[in-house]
Amino acid sequence: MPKSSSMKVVTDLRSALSLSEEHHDLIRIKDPMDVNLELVGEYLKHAGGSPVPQPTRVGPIVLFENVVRGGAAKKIPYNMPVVVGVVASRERVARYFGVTKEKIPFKMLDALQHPIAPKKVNNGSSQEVVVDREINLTKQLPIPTMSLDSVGPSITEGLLRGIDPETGQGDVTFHRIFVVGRDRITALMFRGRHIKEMQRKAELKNRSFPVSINIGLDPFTNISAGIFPPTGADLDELSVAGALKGSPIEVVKCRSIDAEALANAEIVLECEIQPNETLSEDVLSDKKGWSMPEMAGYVGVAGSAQVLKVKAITHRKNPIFQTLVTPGEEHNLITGIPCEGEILNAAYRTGYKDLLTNVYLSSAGGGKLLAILQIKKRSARDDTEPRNLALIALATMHEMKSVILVDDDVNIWDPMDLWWAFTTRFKPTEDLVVIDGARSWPGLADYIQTTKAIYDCTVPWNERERMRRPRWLGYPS
Ligand SMILES: [Mn+2]
Repeated sequence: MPKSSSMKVVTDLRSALSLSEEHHDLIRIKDPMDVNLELVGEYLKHAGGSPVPQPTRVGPIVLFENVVRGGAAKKIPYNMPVVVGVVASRERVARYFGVTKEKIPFKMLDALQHPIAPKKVNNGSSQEVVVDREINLTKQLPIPTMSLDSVGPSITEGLLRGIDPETGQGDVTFHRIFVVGRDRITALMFRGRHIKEMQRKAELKNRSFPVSINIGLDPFTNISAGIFPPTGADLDELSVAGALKGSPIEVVKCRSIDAEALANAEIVLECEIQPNETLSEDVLSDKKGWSMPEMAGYVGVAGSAQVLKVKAITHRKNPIFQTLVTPGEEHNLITGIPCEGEILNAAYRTGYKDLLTNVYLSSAGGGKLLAILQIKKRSARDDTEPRNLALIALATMHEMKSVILVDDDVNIWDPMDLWWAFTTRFKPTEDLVVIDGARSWPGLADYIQTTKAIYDCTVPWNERERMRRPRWLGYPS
């Protein structure tokens, strides 16, 4: 008989949590934890991962069952648990996807190639309870202040759902959100991001733009939402999520605004993005100029953010508040896994299906800035092809800075194996390709390299016999 867990279908956050708990990949913290700083500090003792400095590591999901506010003297309970790290390890994502972790990029590729459109339904569990008066966000929801370098309480895993007013195209995107009032939040929305471009169309007519912010996501929607421009202007990420899930993601009409919400979310904020109204993210803080720790491992600078008015909150009965800690493995994977699928897709379209055997968007680059491409050369003619592949990867993710090329005898997920290839197979005078003056990640433009580079650590075809790895009796090779 198969174990019952192997029969379990993941359809929403709750089923993802119970599958993870069955696999001893979830821990519960029963001690009271204050949403202000204490909860995230505790999380990082159990899980989190690079680029947060050690002793954090990639670890289990952490479910905080007793979340409070008001400091040690008050400890006012929320009656709502907070879960962190639902998609914060590759092993966990592989379990949700039903594949080995080496196959994750190929599962993503398959979903990109065979999307399943979202389905409109009349009722969603995300609307079991509706709160449309006396909204007071930080009292009603356990919204954490993440770090000593954060300017306030932030929603880091709130997924915006918008519909283009002209084309009807749907989109989901994560944006950095801070609470700035009882029913007011800010969202940092750069030009080029899809919902920002939709909102601009309304803004040019001086109209507000309705969006839902969905909290408590199924892992397929959570990962697919990491699809990043330039890919996907005409792609509803929910259709990729549907393909990963194997059935359509369901959406439901919002109660107070003309927008859609995810039917399976735990909590939905129904919001209107105000036209031509922005606030600096540090508006309420004395940490002027800063916002919060960001994906590359540094403290982000305060941006000029859109102002949103929250018209209603809907939620399930006994909702679970989900959050993500930045930087860390969860952010790395949400950004990196879609990009791995995109790079495979681009490589296959350009004739490199046999040459590229796997791809990893390294956690060292926040799942965005550093790609490792694994290559299988077939002849001496393939000695120069890998660098073309690297250029394709750099063009697929505009913000990418570095590509490392290795042969297929290198474990691309093992940093020490990568260092070994770099040390023994990389000759800087011949194997370094520098691309200057190309767009990279603007957030670090002033103080970290903006030049892109390809590090070709593959062995020349004619050297492959001399550079082969040794073999041992009874040892896998
Ligand atoms: Mn999009």
